[in-house]
Amino acid sequence: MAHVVILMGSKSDEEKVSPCVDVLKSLGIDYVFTVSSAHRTPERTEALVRDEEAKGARVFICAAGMAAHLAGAVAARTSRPVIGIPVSGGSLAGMDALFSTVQMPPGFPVATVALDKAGARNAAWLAAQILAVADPALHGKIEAARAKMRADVEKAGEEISK
Ligand code: RP5
Repeated sequence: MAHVVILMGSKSDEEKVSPCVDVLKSLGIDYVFTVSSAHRTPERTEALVRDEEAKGARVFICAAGMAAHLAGAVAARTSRPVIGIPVSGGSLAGMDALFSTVQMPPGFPVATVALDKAGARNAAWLAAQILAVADPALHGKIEAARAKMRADVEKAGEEISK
């Protein structure tokens, strides 16, 4: 069973989405990472959501560019939390994907993170925080990771002020 399902609209999104996988791996979170398009493969998307939810998926992360309807299409089919990563690349430089992902009708939220790699990382952190509500060990890993980030910033600050 994978706790997190990551879908991206195209193989061409992979470079921008893969940091999400790196964060999940660093926290020891099980995941499925695959391609499915809201427009090109709507039946595959629907089947993936249905099957992975039946197997126990807790959080869905969806990344897409241009008219980025993937996260919304997934949110229409599950009441598990859905996190959306807008991907740049269209002629509107990602604003198209950002607005398509974030502007959901009431009752069907998509927790939209930043564009591209920064958003991909935070999608994983947010998924981890959602899972950690019911997982004290994972909560401890997140706290430890934050302590390391704090220490790294403090060390950098000390080195610069020398
Ligand atoms: C979206 O269209 C994908 O998520 C991708 O960001 C964009 C372009 O897809 P390709 O034409 O590169 O497959 O659905």
